[in-house]
Amino acid sequence: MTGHQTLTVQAEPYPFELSPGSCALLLIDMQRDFLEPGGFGEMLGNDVSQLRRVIEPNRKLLAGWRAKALAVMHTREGHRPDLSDLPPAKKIRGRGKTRIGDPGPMGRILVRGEAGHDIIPELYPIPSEPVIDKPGKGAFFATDLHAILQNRGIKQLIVTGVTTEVCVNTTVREANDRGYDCLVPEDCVGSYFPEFQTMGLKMIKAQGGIFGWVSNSETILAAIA
Ligand code: C5J
Repeated sequence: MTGHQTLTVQAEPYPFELSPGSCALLLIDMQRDFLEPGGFGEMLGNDVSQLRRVIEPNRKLLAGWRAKALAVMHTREGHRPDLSDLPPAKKIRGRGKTRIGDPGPMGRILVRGEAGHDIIPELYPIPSEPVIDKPGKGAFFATDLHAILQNRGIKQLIVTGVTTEVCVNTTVREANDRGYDCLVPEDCVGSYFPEFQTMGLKMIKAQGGIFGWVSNSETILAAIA
């Protein structure tokens, strides 16, 4: 495989024409507080096993992508320690007792630099992989992701991570509006809620791929092998 080849990846609603040299693997919010037992996600009553099942497929896809020296980027949802980039509406949403910035099981919740905010060790970025710190759900809002992608000539994204219906869906929609083609491997995205997993993927591929394509990691790995 060379960087200039176009490879056909079986996907829904129809095959995805993958150009590996201009495609980045974008891992969304694979953070300890969302995925690890004892983290903030579990503290809220969520079943983290629903998210942890995506770690191994992501690990394999990341290894395959890195082995071909293709572009990889990671995101983390979180805020400045002084919370100056936290909209008051986001802080009070949910009326929960524990809020963003409060002490949590792995440091201050969703605050940059805290242990729970960091990426899980299984998928830890290597120095050549940009990490995008985002204050919102979408990876393009208030970040330099679009500039980094443009500077690297990226036109397609393989979007993985958590959660399917929130940060993955929002990012795919934002990317689609900016002209990127997005492919989502269904085994590499996860939701705490099985019904949202199903519908989150359906929303992407419905109406002729209104926001993008859906495939799986084995099919993508076979295509780039
Ligand atoms: C993400 C969230 N990463 N569910 N955040 O989806 O609040």
